[in-house]
Amino acid sequence: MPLDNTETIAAIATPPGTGGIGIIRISGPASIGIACRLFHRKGIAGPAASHDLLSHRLTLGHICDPASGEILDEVLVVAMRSPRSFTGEDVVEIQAHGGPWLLRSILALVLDQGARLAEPGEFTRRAFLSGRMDLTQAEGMMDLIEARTSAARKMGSALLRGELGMEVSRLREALLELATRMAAEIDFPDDVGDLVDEGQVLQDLQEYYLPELRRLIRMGENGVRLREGLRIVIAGLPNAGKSSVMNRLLAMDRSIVTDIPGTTRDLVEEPLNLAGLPFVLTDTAGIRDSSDPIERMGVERAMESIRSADCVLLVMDARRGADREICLLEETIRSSPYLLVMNKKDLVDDCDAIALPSSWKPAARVSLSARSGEGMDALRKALTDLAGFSEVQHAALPNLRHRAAFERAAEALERVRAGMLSGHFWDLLSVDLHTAIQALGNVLGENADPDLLDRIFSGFCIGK
Ligand SMILES: Nc1nc2c(ncn2[C@@H]2O[C@H](COP(=O)(O)OP(=O)(O)OP(=O)(O)O)[C@@H](O)[C@H]2O)c(=O)[nH]1
Ligand SMILES: [Mg+2]
Repeated sequence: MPLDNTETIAAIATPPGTGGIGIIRISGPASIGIACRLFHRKGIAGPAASHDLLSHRLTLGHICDPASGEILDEVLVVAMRSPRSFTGEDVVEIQAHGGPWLLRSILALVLDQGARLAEPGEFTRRAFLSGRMDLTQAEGMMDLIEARTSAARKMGSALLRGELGMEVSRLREALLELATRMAAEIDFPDDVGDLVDEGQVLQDLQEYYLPELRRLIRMGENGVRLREGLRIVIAGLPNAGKSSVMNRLLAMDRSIVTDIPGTTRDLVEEPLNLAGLPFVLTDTAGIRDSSDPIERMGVERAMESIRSADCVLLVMDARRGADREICLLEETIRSSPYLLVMNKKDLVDDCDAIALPSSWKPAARVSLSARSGEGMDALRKALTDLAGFSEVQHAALPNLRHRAAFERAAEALERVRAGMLSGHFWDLLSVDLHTAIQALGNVLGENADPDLLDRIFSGFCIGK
């Protein structure tokens, strides 16, 4: 992607298809000139002049093809002059009627006048490069646009407001300041006296920097789950009612239910939004030895997906209690966190009283009837409790990229700490200190190489 910011770029900023209005966005030094050549103010003959487009004011008029004089549409035009715009450059937005052909025709005129079609995410990339936002904010904007649950939306919005960026900046500034003092002590050991109080530095590392980085890494784990959804795999013996539980949770008839054991073969996957939190549910084949090759493949897939689950819902038929088969199955899944669902509560007298082996350690036990729906609320609550998102719902959670950088920073600071304890010299330690500083800078996008920016911004839509 060219980095030459003197080019003026343009794109349709509203989604494809027909809508009430559609917006064409232009950014770059030529944007106001281009708009003026195409725009005639209402009731005034001829193209508008630059001073007709007051910054941050809407102006009513028409878009005219300068070659033929044809009027394409009645529009509102707004100019946002540099630096008070999204990209920091001169920006013009043309609000036209939302027909796809119409918008494409206007865009074609804009391109004829010398703008280039914007690449995906290029407006945001320019906003980042002009210092309007750090990289975490740009990523937050993407999260916000793509959010499918309220928790993901809140997280994106917190990132976009710069909450994570500010935290990282503070940490980085403090480390930079320490590095500066270290450097002075290395270069002018006699002149500056004792600039670095080693005891204090060690204490700060142990009580502030390292715990803070570890907290960010932990938050990053939640961030990944919140972006992708917690993977819940529904497993059990044939006919336990797994597919019935799945359908109840989804409130739709997603998975086939019959009274024939071995009904479900393939993995049946579906996203679920519970109390604003994202989950991905997978229904699986009932686990048993089978001579049917198709069912055997289903069981293999079930076992694989159990291994990759964040949490297993172990569904059992309450009438069978903890019999031999279910005990064997429990043993194979117990290394994953699991919730125990005692299903078919309607068919037994006291479901909660059914004894379970003491070696079973489910995160929670819920009795319910997938047939009547009784007890489903308790299951929903157990799932949201398990997700453990509640306390971090509003925070600007780090993503995978941030988390990897925090890990690099923590490892480097850990080396500084170990080095200090074994009495290394400052000049050795300062290399690691700089590694940590650099890793934090990477989170914010400092000195980001174009490949990284390509990777991040190419995920955006055109016009953003
Ligand atoms: N009475 C009663 N029947 C239930 C309940 N849940 C499921 N069933 C019945 O149990 C049978 C099996 O249900 P499914 O949901 O297909 O069970 P499954 O675990 O998905 O079975 P497989 O896919 O074959 O492994 C069906 O006839 C359901 O109607 C329940 O809570 N109470
Ligand atoms: Mg099933």
